[in-house]
Amino acid sequence: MADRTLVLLKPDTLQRGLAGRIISRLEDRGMQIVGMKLMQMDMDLAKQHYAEHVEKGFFKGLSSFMTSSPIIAMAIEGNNAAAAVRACMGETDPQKSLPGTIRGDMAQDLGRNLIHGSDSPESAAREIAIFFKPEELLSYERDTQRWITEA
Ligand code: IDP
Ligand code: MG
Repeated sequence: MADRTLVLLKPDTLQRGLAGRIISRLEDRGMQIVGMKLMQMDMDLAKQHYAEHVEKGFFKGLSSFMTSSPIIAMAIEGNNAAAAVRACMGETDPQKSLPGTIRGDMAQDLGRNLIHGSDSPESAAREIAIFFKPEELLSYERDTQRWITEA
């Protein structure tokens, strides 16, 4: 069933100029972008988004990194979107990620793993609501024939 998940292209993705290639991988899988914005996280947003990690030792480094430079937030629609995006991403630690995954092909470091994807449909609903207003999410059909100019 088609549903939605939140993807964040983290600051390292934009710093390294990998946004297009990472978005392409999600599009190649058949995922559809239904919301997208370039933005810079602030500390309040980092605490809200990473609420489950706020008390952890790595939160200081994680939050300072996530607020250090712009990110791209995307709402992505697809079949079991959260699980499908996570499969494309690989493991949290790029060192444990298989080649063929985004982190396994393009990252080396746990703290610089390029992409966030919601870990469940419930997390996806919570996280999408943090980053997008309802009117910023657009449903549309993809029909290549529509773009052919009629004579
Ligand atoms: P996820 O991004 O694969 O869902 P989470 O466990 O939710 O992984 O952790 C959020 C982010 O925090 C990770 O993507 C990673 O960048 C960072 N992180 C997680 N665990 C550690 C750690 O033990 N040390 C440093 N950074 C960590
Ligand atoms: Mg997570």
